[in-house]
Amino acid sequence: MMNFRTKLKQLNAVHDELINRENKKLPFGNGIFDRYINPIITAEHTPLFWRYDFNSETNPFLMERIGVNATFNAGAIKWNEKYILVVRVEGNDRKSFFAIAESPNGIDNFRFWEDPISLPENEEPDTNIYDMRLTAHEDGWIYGVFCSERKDPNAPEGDLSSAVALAGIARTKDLLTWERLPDLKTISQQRNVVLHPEFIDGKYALYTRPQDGFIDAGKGGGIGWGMVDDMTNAEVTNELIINERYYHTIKELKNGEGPHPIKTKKGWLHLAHGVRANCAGLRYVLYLYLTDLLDPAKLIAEPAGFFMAPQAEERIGDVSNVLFCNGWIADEDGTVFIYYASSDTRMHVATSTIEKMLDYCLNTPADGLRSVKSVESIKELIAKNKVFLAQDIYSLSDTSKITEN
Ligand code: M1P
Repeated sequence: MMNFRTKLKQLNAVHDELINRENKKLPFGNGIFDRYINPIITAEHTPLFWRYDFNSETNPFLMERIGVNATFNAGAIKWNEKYILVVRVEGNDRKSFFAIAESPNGIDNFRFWEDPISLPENEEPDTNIYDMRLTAHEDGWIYGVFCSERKDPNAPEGDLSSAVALAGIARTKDLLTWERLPDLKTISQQRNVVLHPEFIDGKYALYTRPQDGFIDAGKGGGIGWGMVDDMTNAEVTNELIINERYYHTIKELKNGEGPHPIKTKKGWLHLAHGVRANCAGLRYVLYLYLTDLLDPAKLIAEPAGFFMAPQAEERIGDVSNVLFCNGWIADEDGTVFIYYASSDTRMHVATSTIEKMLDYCLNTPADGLRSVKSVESIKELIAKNKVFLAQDIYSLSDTSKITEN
């Protein structure tokens, strides 16, 4: 029988190989963004010393003592030239917590820091915490806004599932020590709350997602926008819906802001998720929209439909048919690293550029909300292409003449 030492060495070798695995772009993207071959962080990426007791006397069978079920929905920030993800790590016990993984290049070699984050609780302890959005605010703090979930105190006897979702708030200056602030006060439950990075008229601004219940957005009309005087006692009394839900769209059932928007010359670039129901369950996809530079609450452009939807193995996981994103990083050269999770199970990266994403937002037809309008959009494109093709620069039957430009 293989001895303890040999088994441990093998475990380490397999783990090292996984962490050091090079990632490459998948060929044949759609021109808007590129996907990559490998997921960037999976449960297997978590350190072995979080999961195994390495002492042969107390763990003679070299058993995994604490299991990690999934690593997903990570917040992101560039910090000391490193690509940092605050990952939602979910144990086999179904509790989520936050842990930092960093990469030198943003696409592979993601390695967890030694310890998971010890996030302080406030007076009423959270049962579960997840989906942190990071904002380096112009006030000098890095804020982490996340979902804090607790059992519904008003649930009928025997109902052990009903819960209450609120926006928890913490802040840090070094990503190591976190100060917990009181949860956001609003009239409804909240998830997907995100802090805007700049002051607006001297106030903090939050993207919210009012919801009637723990799961259902209900009368909550979409992504909201509310002002806060003081983040150490944050309260939103008035939520303006800035990105609405519509019948028969990708966000018919609910939507939610992703990471905080990126400031560009043409406006604030937003990434959000939209949810619709079907016979097999819910389908979560990602979409983009653009708002005014001076008034981030004013919609300028929103392409029809999804920007990214689950494909291939992304479709399968603990909660299948889900793409979710709460972290992206824009580099100085305009490259954007989109950190998305698939099916509540694993993390991936896609890359694009600010220029491409703006082009996509400004030149993709908006949703006409009726089939006839979709056909009109396609026919407009066909007509435009006919004029172009008539000039005989390209030929439909001879695509080899098409050159890159
Ligand atoms: O399971 C899919 C997602 O469901 C929730 O998102 P939302 O509040 O928009 O429905 C969250 O629990 C999220 O973590 C999860 O990925």
